[in-house]
Amino acid sequence: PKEILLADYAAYPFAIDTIALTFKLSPAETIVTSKLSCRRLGQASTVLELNGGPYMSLLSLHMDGVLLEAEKDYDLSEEHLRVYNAPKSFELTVVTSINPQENTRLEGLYLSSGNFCTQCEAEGFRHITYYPDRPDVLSVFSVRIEALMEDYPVLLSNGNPAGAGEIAGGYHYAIWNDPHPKPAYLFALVAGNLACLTDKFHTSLGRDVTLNIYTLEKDQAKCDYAMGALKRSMQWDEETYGLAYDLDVYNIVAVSDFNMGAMENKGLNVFNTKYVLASPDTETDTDFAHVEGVIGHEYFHNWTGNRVTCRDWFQLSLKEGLTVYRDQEFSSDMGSRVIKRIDDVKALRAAQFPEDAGPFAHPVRPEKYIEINNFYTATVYNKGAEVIRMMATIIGQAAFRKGMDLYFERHDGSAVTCEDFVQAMEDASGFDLRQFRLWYSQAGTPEIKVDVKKGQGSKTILSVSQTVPSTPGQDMKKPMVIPIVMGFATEHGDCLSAQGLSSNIRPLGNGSFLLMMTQGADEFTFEGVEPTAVPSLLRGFSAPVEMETTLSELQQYFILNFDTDSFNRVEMSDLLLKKEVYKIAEQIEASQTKTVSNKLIKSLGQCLEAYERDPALISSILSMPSENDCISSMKRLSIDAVFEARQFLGKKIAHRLRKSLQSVYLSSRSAAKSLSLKGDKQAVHFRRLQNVCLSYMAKTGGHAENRLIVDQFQDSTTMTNKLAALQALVHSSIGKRKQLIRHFYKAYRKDELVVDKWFAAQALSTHENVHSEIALLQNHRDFSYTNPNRIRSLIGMFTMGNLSAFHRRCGKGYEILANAILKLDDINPQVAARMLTPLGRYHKLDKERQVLIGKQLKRILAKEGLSKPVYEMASKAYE
Ligand code: BAL
Ligand code: ZN
Repeated sequence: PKEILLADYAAYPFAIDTIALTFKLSPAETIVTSKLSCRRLGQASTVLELNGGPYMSLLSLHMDGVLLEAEKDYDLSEEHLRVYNAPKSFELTVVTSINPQENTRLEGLYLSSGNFCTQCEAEGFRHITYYPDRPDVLSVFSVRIEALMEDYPVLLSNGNPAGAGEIAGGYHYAIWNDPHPKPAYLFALVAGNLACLTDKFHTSLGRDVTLNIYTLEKDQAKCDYAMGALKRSMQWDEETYGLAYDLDVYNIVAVSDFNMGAMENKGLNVFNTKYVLASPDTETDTDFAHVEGVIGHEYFHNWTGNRVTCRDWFQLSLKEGLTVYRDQEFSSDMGSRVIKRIDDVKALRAAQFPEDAGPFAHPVRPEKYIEINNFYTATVYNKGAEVIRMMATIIGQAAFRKGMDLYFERHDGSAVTCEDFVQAMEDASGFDLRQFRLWYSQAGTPEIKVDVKKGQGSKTILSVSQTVPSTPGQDMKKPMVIPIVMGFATEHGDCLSAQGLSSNIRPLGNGSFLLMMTQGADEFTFEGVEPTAVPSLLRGFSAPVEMETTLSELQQYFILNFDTDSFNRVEMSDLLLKKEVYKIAEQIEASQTKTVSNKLIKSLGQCLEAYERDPALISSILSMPSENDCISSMKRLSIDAVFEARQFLGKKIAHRLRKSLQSVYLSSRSAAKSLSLKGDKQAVHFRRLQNVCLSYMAKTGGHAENRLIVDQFQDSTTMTNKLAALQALVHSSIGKRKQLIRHFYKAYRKDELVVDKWFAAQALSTHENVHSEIALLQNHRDFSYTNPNRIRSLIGMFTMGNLSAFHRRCGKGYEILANAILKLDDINPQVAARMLTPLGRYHKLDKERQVLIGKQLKRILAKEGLSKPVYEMASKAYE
């Protein structure tokens, strides 16, 4: 397959001023008529090249009303339609036929629960009609939809409604006009039998907007939270960036079969039900947070993505990194900023750091791809958001807002590049961001080392060095700009006496400082810092780097206990827990007796005792680092020793803090209950702590603990508690375990999203026979290869969330994954390719496992007719 290169970008030689689409919908054969008004630009070629795909038939082609002849007037290949002798301006009418019912790839037009819907980003529109399917071709769309009235009473597309009526034979039609020129990837169409929740929003510019959330009738009762989140998003964007909505309606449709989380189509967002439906008895607190975040994300795209879009797909982070940053800030403003940051950084470490360290590593702005769908990655999204965050930190919030204003002033209505964004920030702030731009072009997670020394007199010197590891295709790296936010922690708060700062330090006015690292090695000097103060480094994770420091253990514990920066307290507990895991792993490798630090247990115990002031924070301090996190920062150890050590440490903490865990469990459980009755949002934080305690309690296997687990499982009225108990049950050896798991399924089997949780909980089983349990679940009547949520909940969860089971020496885990990928490749290549992610993370494994994985990759690569997306991922992983 051919590689597409950023360096080859060339503007499209034609303008498509308008496109008028007519859909005659029918599941097995939908006829699409597309009228394009085309204009040749400058002295461009007279060949009009349109993208197409293999799943579509061309029925006819007319230019200015004249029927064109194949070979003489045009050529048709599997991926292109080339029209010859294009005049200066002309109208082209393309009629195609497609089969939505057979479309299991879920891109283009397809059916979900019998309703029509579309997914066009990145390149789905080319499976609907022949068109310049690239983000820099913007056109004004008008759409007419015709369908059977009884089966498809709701007919939706982008923009504003512009007419509807009946046609003979039980059919009806609807017309939608979108006044905002847009690229084809933002086109959407929905037709079906859907119920609707309606509300209103009055914008700051005086527009009355109708808000609709469409779902299957059975799901209507679960849309209130999403509607609230939408209104909060609209309000937030007006208040924070002065950005108001620009159409008369905002439609959201939730569907069960969706490759992504949601899609920002202009005026008609299509969502995975997972990110719309929210009810406390079937969705967890985490689900609620995700719904709010994704509703916000898609809404914010209306400006960052839709009004200003990408010139080409290499610029994907222009809209995604920026929009993730915006949704993270929105959620921070709606809830707890520090908890949101803790969770976001955890997600970055879990998904992006390993990606950046393995064969799939690529810059935030990639330079080549075979299949663009493989680049909707944690690097483009989450690291991209960190890059935006660093710019905001460096230039300051006020200048960042000015930069955003300038960006919209310059580029509204056009398709631009990451460079245009940085330029706007540079021009608005007066900061020189030339070196900063390396964050867009250099892959790999920078590693910094911080050495803290006392200088002459009252001088404190921080020597910081950086290295950026080599990544595929990038051996030599230049030093990056790394903004390090830090302070000096003392027992009575931040030390405020620092002065005599070197010129590379900027005080931030809140007790913290911004150290601007720009070279391979930098020195930062302070005068007058209290001698006992401890540097609290990289506060709020001010840059996406791996950091090592020379802080003593005493100083590390000091940060854990006293830092004013709660984020860094959690970072420190995470670091201390990981250090302990590695120490135990070394003992295992040396066949020594395993020991656990009393100091660590005591500190965790003290944090736990003081839970009341900030239960969510304490829950994060107490949480064990994930298996993924433990192996991604380990050096030289075997994963077997690390997994065993992690389990050993978890159990030890559970036993040694047994009493406190039980008592905090009981008090946070009752606090959560009574707050929840009062409708107080703090209930979420107490539930979070309650369930972290429960997960430790489960590790004891004690009688009293097991009883509490079963009680929680049977009595809880919220899915947060029910699911936490189910997860504890799955790992346990409680006698009724199997029966209770079955009971959960029976109680919820009509609710797809809860059944996903049921699959996922079992995919995380630590039981010896987990591989056969997975095999049984793959044969379960509710398991399906055509539903991406189901695939992700079983296969994705097992391979990405249950590493010790996935990486068992027998190699069965790898075989399960490869079999699933081979099967999925024929059904949904995009999702199949995504499932390869864990196979790109095996550079840390021993030879034996690498050989086993290599064998499975070879099997995948040998498949006849292997899809392009899977080929790209498997061949990279195999290299
Ligand atoms: N644009 C694809 C889905 C999303 O990031 O919103
Ligand atoms: Zn997005």
